[in-house]
Amino acid sequence: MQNDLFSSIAPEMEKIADGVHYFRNYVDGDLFFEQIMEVARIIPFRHMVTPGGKRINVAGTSMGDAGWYSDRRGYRYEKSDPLSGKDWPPIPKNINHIISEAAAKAGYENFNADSCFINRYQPGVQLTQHQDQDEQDFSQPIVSVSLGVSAIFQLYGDIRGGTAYNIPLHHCDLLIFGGPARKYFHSVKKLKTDNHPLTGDKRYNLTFRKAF
Ligand code: MD3
Ligand code: FE
Repeated sequence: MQNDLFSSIAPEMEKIADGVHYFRNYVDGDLFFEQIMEVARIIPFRHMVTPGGKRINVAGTSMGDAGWYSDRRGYRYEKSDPLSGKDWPPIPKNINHIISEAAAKAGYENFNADSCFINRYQPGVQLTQHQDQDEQDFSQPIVSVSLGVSAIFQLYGDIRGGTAYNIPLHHCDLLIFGGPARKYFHSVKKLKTDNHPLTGDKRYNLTFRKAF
């Protein structure tokens, strides 16, 4: 049996709401950051635009069989990068295994991500309140991994606005959103100017998804 005292002080996984599972300091930051750098070498981070023509301040790129994409034509998943014509780099098997294993611990037995959207936040950048609804099967969760500078993630409910539940996200934290939380509104507060030894003044977030 595991050390009971320690596991009650620092549980591996914490259920913070229906459908929300939090794993503090769970992933190997070097492994995930190396992979981000490799993806960005092939398909650099860029600022996409919304269908309404607004610049998205969070820079993005993707790996997997599908990448989240936005331009004047709308929000969607693309099987290759519309700008360069290149395929998104594959999600390494060892990384997808770590993600599937965490999802299984949260009760999602057969989660296998086909898409990973990678966000990059610079100081002062925020992500405004939104829902994720461009995926085909909402019974599949989304698994999020945070790297570098910490940020405050804000979770609302089924309707826009109201009072947020604030979750500070630090380097190597993993969060799973499924069930009723899968369609909750959420946002990320403006990134503070800070320094992290691995990522400098930036924060990265990877969201592993089943797009198709
Ligand atoms: C809750 N990313 O890429 S991750 C996004 O930190 C996005 O970059 C944020 O929101 C970030 O769409 C938040 C946590 C997260 C991701 C997806 C969710 C929370 C979610 C989908 C439904 C509910
Ligand atoms: Fe989102």
